[in-house]
Amino acid sequence: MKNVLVIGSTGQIGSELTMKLRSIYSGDIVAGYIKGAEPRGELAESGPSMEVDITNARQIAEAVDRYHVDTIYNLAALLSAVAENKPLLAWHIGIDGLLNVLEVAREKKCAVFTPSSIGSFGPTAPKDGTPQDTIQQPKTVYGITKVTGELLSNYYNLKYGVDTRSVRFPGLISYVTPPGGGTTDYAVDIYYSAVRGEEFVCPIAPGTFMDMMYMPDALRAAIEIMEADPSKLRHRNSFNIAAMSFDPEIIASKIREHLPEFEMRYEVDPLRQGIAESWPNKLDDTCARMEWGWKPEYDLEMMTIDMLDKLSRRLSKP
Ligand code: AKB
Repeated sequence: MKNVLVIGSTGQIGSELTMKLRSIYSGDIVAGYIKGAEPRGELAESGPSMEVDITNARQIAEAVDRYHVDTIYNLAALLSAVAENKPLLAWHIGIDGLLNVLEVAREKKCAVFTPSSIGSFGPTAPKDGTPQDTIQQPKTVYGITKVTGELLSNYYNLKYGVDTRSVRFPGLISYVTPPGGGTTDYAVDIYYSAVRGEEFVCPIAPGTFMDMMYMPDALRAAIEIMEADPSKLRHRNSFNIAAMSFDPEIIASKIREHLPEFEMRYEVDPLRQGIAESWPNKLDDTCARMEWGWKPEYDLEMMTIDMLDKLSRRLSKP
């Protein structure tokens, strides 16, 4: 049995992870939400939910006490492009919020998962086969919060024994809840345009490669790292994980194999393009594979078939 608090349960990852955790564990999986982003439908009906704003330590502690929480999934964050326009808020949520979570976890003995990102690397890291342990000098405030979060999480583990663990997520692609304000969002939006029969206007230039992953693999990674045998973990915060790497031309041609009429043109967004160019092309995830058996299931072909199928059904519903 596990009692879990998911902070940010109505976001892109949280909405699916909360449901997945409820399908696996017999305890209470609490959907933590902020005002204005309350859970709806299945998410609201299938388990407990509670207002838990990550910037409010008291709310986190109350949820942990009320539901005897042993594990916190901390998914609150502003994504990279939005964070560049709201750097102070990005820091407040990403770092002040993380410290609230870590302090509650220290006092109440909870394990903590906090995602990091490919955005924790900057232009000085090797671009191809970016190693697990290498220089991390991000140029974005998002990346700065991710590196700081990795270091703080390791600090709480070493100093206080808090069971902190993390993975560096690539761009995540899903047909359920759209992302908001990321640099990799185009790889989700492109499927919506394709299924709607619309031309896609791509904000990222051809030749710009980034790591991407289908949501079922990302959910599995978040659960498997928390289930991993701690004696096997040489790293904790955070593991490189990878599944596929492509540029806009490659994903567009893959979609055209299934929808030959699909059209795309470019209107490059300088903010997102600048961020994308500062990120790696492809991470090396050998350590995650060796230390806890990480292995992705979906490649671009499998993901495209599933996305087109699931999205067509979703979008055809009245
Ligand atoms: C973003 O684009 O900001 C995120 C990420 C890769 O961390 N999807």
